[in-house]
Amino acid sequence: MIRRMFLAACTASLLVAGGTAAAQSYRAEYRLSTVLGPAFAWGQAGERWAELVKEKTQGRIHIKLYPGTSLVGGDQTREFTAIRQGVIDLAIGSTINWSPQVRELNLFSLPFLIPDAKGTDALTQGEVGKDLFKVIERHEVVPLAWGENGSRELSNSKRPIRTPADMKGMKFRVVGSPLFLDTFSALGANPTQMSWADAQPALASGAVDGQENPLAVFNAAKLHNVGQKHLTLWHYMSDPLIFVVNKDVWASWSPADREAVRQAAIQAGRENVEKARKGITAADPSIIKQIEANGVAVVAPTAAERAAFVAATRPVFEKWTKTIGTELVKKAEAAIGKR
Ligand code: X2X
Repeated sequence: MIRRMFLAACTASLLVAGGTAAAQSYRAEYRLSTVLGPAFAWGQAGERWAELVKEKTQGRIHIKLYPGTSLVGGDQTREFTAIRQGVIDLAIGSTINWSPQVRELNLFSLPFLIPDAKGTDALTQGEVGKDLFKVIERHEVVPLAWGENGSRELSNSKRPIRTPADMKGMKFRVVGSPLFLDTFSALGANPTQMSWADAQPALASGAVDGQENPLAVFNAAKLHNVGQKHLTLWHYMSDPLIFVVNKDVWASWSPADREAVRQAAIQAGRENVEKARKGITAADPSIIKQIEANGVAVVAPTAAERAAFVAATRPVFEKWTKTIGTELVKKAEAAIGKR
């Protein structure tokens, strides 16, 4: 009897010790990386995730936002590697910036694959989204939820662009993956890869003539002030955001706290997608109107004009399909077809 009581007491103290050890292994701060800061929906999603996590874990998990991909010196294409290495604890990252390491994420950048927001949802909210989360898990990063940067439109300082011929010889800043070099070269333009931090001075100095980004980003970054006077609504691709956590950090949290972080990501992601899509539709063109009010000429190519962009970039689509995986691209096309 005494022996049994002694054993029970030992077990209880071990449990307490275990609990304390787990609590002590929580760090005072977890670093969350984003490219854009709180002036943009992307950075706001970071703040919101942190706020919801604090609430749902009763303050046990404190997340601090590091915008400007500052934990990797602004080099957004190194963000994914830094998450794997534990330099970054959590991130909300664009599929574009992670696609140099996760080749399947180039899917979203295939020129003219995604025609509209429903097309994005058909991928992220369906089988393709699940497949891509499995791919990210194979890279030893924990994916939790989808957000959105948005449909990327083309701007420049020189002239209205309606067809590939209008882009001939024009210098464009492009992002992340080499796929973009191929796409812009196929269109007859002269692409240069650089980070977002470098893009704005390059536009201001005229080192490059144009760039591509979602309208909400164009507007919040005030790209009209750096000479971007022409905008083409060509809807050539859309980049989702993915909420992730470093796998060791994830493993260090209790199951209940992990679930809280996941639910917070799902909620912040849902709110982020809604915000990213505001003001850029026929029903609510408020952001487009603001951009026009700032002196930017907005061009919407006709179906025939758009078809010329699609045709010119088709070889790039086919080349990159092999890199991404033919099965995955076929699945994506089928899901978009049924949207
Ligand atoms: O660099 C960009 O253009 C941006 C901010 O949209 C991304 O990080 C993909």
